[in-house]
Amino acid sequence: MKIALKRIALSLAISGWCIPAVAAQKADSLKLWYAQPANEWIEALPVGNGHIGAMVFGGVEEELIQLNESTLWSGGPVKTNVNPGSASYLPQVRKALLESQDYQLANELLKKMQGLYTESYMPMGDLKITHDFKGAKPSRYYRDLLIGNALASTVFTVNGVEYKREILVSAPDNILAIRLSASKAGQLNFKVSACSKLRYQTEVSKIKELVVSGKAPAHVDPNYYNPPGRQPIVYEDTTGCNGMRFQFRIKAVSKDGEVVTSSSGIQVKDASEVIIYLSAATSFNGFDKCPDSDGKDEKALSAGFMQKALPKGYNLIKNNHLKDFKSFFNRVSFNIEDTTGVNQNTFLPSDERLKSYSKGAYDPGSETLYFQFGRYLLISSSRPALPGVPAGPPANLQGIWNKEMRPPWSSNYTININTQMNYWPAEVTNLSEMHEPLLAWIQDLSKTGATTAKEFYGAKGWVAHHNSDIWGQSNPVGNVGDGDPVWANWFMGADWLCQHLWEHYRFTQDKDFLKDKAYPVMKQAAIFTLDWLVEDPDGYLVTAPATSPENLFKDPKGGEAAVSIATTMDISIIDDLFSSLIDASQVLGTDAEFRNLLIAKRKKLYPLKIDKRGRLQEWFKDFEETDTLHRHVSHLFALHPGHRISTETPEFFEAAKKTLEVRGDVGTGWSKGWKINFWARLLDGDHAYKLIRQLMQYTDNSKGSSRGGGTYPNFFDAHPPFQIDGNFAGTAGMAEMLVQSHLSEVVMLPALPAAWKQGQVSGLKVRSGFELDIAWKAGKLTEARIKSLSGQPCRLRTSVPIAVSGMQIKSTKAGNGYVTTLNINKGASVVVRPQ
Ligand code: FUC
Repeated sequence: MKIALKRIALSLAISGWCIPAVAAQKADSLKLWYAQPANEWIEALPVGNGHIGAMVFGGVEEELIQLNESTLWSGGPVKTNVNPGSASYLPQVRKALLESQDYQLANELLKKMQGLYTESYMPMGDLKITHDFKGAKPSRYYRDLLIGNALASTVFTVNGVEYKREILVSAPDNILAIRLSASKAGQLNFKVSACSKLRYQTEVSKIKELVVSGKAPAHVDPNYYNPPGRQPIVYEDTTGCNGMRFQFRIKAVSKDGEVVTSSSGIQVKDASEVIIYLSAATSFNGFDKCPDSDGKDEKALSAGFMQKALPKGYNLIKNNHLKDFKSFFNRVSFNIEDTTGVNQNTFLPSDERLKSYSKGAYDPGSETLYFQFGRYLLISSSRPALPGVPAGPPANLQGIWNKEMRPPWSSNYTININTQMNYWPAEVTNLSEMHEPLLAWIQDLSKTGATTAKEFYGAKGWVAHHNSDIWGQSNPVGNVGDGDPVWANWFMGADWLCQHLWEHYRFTQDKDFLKDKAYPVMKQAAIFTLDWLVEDPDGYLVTAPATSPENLFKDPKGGEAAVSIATTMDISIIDDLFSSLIDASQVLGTDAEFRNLLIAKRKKLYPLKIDKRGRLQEWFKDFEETDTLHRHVSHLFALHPGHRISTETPEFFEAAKKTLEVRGDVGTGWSKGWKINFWARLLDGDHAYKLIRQLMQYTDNSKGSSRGGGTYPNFFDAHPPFQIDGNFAGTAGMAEMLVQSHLSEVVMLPALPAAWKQGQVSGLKVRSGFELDIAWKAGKLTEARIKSLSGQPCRLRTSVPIAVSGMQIKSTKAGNGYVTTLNINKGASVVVRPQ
């Protein structure tokens, strides 16, 4: 470790960067550790490689490792033509809204325009390692997760023998490996067994693997959908495609012990060291192929991964894993100096540390740990392709970690906020590659979305609603009439996702990606939207029907209503898509006619409004909301992740602030996470920090709540229940406090809270292709290094004029700060200091 730190210090010195070596985050600070095994799932430690996911409990007598494979979902390709009458209701809905303001009628009619629910993300199985210590209690116990190495370990002493288990999930080898050892020769005696909640069987292969083969259901209903008499889990689909097959293989290898494998498990006797390997695969063959009749050969795949890994052995697999993982993780370090002296909290086990933090302890190290844990989770749950290993799907509501047959909200892709939120940290925290699974999946979704646009609305282009899955479900869910339009009938999923395509370009400046992948899909989303917009009596372009996820307003005619016209979120998302496309077509020098059309249409969009209480108006009229503290703050899309509301639009900026003040800080984990980002964009670091504190509030409550939030003992975000989006939004929010570039200017430390007096962050990325290292003291920038990755000019906004090493530059007064344009050659770095 010392060597690694030295190396980082050396490279900083070479680049002329003089932040002390302490800038490099100490690996020791990057760990979760506990003094006892996990009793509950939310205490277990997650490891994964974007394919295989595992939750490690660290039990003494019995180790439980709960397993997932990221492509293992119920169901098959999206069924088409499920509601042929849908489009015929659209004119009636529009008439009810635009002519008679009958929001209740519109609501009822929309139920007739629903399709099927999404499928569910499945658990794969459990791996158990059972010792027979005859009830002897350990004299010492310790378990941890090194998030900078992606290694989970358990160490304990029983009857004078120290037992160690180290577990990793390698991406390059697509294999899970566990190294078990005992301090005294021949003391390892245990049984390995495996099971699954899905239909499965076990057998022994020729090379003595324990092989678990099974099948996912053809359909699983969401956990909240339970109509009487309906079977929620269905294995046989007589009308279409049967479910996905899966297989995992376990092989134990020991130099000195005896290993006997049968179909009921693997018995290990008198060993000093044992390596357990686990490979896994499914028959998933893409979103549009039946995973049963047209599936991949999961047997050959899981056998292949195992056969490639075995001859390498544990040490080589571990070295390759460390090299691969660190190549992503080490790109960013983040350190907040503890200005109060030695912080005792750093010596506490992570659960105790979180409890102490929740009571108000000053412990900036736990905040930087939370930040890095989000990056750890993204690298572990969302992976691009590697040689011989295909890309995984995007991280779902629970990343890749789920133990339930009917997980909360199907553990699906909820695209009215949650899936997008998962990827907010991707670009800025230097993990562009981890964004790729989402960007690829959007391509799939655009295909099913084109069918949905045609079938459900008779429209061109593509559309997606609030829920999706690995199959790219894009219809409004609800089992043809049972969904509530307040969530089911929301039409902006495609347009919002397109923001990710454009942002990937803005950060990476990858024009080929923009031209070949992003632009065509964005354009088709806009083509749907142009079809979808209608003119209101005042000549504005509006969406009708429209909802503001998932909030209700008081209907002036009585009761509560969800459906109306031109909600602020709809218009803000459309504005964002149109403006991105206008910019994209300019960058590509293409499509002038379409660009001009979008420019003209954009001008006619229903305007943003400020309500009578001074807030940004959520609906097209100043309706009163039924829940003032509602967790969704959809109408602030233009503040974040959009950028139309900023200091450049002072009235809306103030209205956005007022909106958040009234909405308050209560909410679910993800809601608090979003609010961190909002307050960062409002340049109020202290309020953002207040929400970090709330997001990191210790909780062990797994029961669902819409006013909860918090962090579980294993640092997973609590909606509650567990939802990974809050983790990602927390990481993204902290990054947003440290650097912003959404207005095409780089602003360093835009929302630094008083609690982060002194610190350093390195490796953050900003739009137009720059990488930044920033250091500050007493809450003020002291020095920054800007590395150009694309050779674009860098427009830097600072509060004081700056000096740049080796460059004659001039900072010009602009607004309440200074703007300096730096021309840095591609690949070169400059050091910036306040004058
Ligand atoms: C939306 C949110 C819920 C939850 C679910 C997965 O419906 O309103 O709070 O996060 O998605």
